[in-house]
Amino acid sequence: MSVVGFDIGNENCVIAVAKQRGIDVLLNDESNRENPAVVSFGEKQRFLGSAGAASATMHPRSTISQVKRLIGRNFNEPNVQDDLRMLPFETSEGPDGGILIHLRYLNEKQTFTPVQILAMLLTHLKQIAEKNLEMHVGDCVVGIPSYFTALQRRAYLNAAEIAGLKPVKLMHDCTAIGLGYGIYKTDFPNKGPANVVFVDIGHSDTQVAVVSFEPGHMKVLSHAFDSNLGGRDFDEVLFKHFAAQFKVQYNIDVYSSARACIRLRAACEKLKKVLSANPEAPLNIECLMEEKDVKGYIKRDEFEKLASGLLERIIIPCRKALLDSGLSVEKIHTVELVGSGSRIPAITKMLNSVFRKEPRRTLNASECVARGCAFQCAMLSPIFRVREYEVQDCFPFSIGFASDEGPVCTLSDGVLFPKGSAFPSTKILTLHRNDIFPMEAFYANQNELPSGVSTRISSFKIGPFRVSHVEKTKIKIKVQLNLHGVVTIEAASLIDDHLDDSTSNNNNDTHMENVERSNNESFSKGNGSFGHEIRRLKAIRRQDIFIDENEHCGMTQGELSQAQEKEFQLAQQDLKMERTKEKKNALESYVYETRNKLLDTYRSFATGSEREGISSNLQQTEEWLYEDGDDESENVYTEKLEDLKKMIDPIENRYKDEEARALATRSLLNS
Ligand code: ATP
Ligand code: K
Ligand code: MG
Repeated sequence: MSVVGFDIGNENCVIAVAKQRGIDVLLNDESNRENPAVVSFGEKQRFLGSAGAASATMHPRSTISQVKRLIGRNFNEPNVQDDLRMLPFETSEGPDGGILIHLRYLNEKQTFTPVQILAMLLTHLKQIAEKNLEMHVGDCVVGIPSYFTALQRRAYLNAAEIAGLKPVKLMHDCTAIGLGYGIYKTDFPNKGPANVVFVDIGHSDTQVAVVSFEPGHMKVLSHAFDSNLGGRDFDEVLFKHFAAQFKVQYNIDVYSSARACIRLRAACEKLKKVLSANPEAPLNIECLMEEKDVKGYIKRDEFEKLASGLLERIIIPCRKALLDSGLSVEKIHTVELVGSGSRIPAITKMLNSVFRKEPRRTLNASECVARGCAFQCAMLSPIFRVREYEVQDCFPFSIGFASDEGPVCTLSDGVLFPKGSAFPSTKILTLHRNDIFPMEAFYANQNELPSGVSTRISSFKIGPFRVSHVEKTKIKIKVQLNLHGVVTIEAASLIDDHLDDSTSNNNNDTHMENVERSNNESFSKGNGSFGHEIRRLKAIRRQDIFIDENEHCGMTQGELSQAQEKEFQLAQQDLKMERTKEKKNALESYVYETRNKLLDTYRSFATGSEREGISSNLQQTEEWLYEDGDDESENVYTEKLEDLKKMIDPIENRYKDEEARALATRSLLNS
């Protein structure tokens, strides 16, 4: 079993693995610990992660980033539309109301769902982990924002399945951060728990959690968030500022060019980072558009002024988390700041004003989610021994249930799991029915959700089932808020506790008939003696009822296998192109090596005319590689190499024979 934690960021992904020594963050082929969350479709192959980021400006219309923002969302949500406007690729509404991504690849128009794109990214991360661990990677824990809906959580699980991963748990980012913090924690206050606020500011969102730590135990008291506030919003402030400035100064409209937008955004992001360490920073982009080089300059103060609205907004989820935790600000022991988006100095000042203490940065800001996930995976793994540590998480939204007869729960408004409920958790509902009936799970309070997100979760049909009589029968429904934070109906059963003949056969197959017969009997003997009644026992019959979940439950098995097949084909194509590149490189190096050897080691083993022939052949091959042969198939390169070798092998053999003779002579002389 693999023990891996994945942090899928909107901008960066991190992979952590549990090893005997502790948790390691893995390096990718470029020796980086962060993997850009980018999938880029090039001419003939995909580029993923770091390679994807490198290919983004070359293929802006077929480079997919920010997929985490799009997954499990509806095309028509206003926030989604805002996001899509900033992204250079083409999208449309899918048949289920979701998002479809359109791009050209291999001379064809291709369409992908965000789930498929996420699966590509996960496959890439999985391969990095497999290469490092030298074993198959399946089991893992994946970090998710606490504000993800059931639809988004299921979309993650679907993407993982396409990628061949098995998340043993989807874990709230801040809970993972808390675990990585708490498991090493030794300094506790003398009295009571240590209450810590975690603030994670990423590329596109801000999450806050209040966690209470005691030795061997952590309890999440509250989660709060702003799903639309992160580092990229600060980039956008700079982007707008310079786009307006360049319009006046250089008479260019960057909005009209996808490539110029990407380049200016990237430059603004760099500028923002420079401003985190310097009081002022320049911006220079060569040939941004219309062959114009642009120059700009900004001071940190000015940037902070432009971003003051964003800075103010960070306070809101912080106050909310504190309020929901039920703690006063004096009860907060520490504030821990993580996420690379939090590196803007003004953010620290803002948090200081809310919590009245300097936020600390004891955790690794970019790796702590992945590390916590790897820890959780180790704790869930049967092969790892981890110190006993209890993690109690809470769910940020109220969940309700309704049937055709209205709300079914005892709490107000049909709420079954109130906001802040500990999970995983199971509850039993009791209803009285005599025929198939619908049920619906929903988020009970729109205000708790990110704005514009639908309150629907799923709908179910319970039944059909047969009852023995016209009156309603007791139906028990087992509802679970599972460890991924997805609510489902686990089981439904019919409880028939009518008076029954004690002699009736209890065989399972004839079970219903028996119940019916004994009931008919009781009707026909309705006026029977009291003594007869007393011989009957109160038999409780339980029968499982079929549950059909028919909405918003992610992809069907058929769709999943289709997506797996598509991913397989795409991966084959990538492999083919990688092999082609290798073969081309091999040919190229053979040309250079042989040319050198011809002047040196082979010189005395080839005649002048042989050398001339080979030289001109090498020259031709080299020119061909740069021109007609620049983009050929694997086989063509292999054949060319073999042809060259056929010419050179005789000379190589003469040289080797001579070497062997010399060696033999030497050893004779030595003995
Ligand atoms: P999310 O958590 O939103 O899904 P993520 O985990 O990929 O995204 P992080 O890697 O935590 O996000 O943070 C990325 C953000 O941090 C980017 O907006 C980046 O510009 C910003 N950032 C990185 N370094 C700095 C810096 N030195 N100063 C300011 N911002 C920075
Ligand atoms: K990250
Ligand atoms: Mg993050």
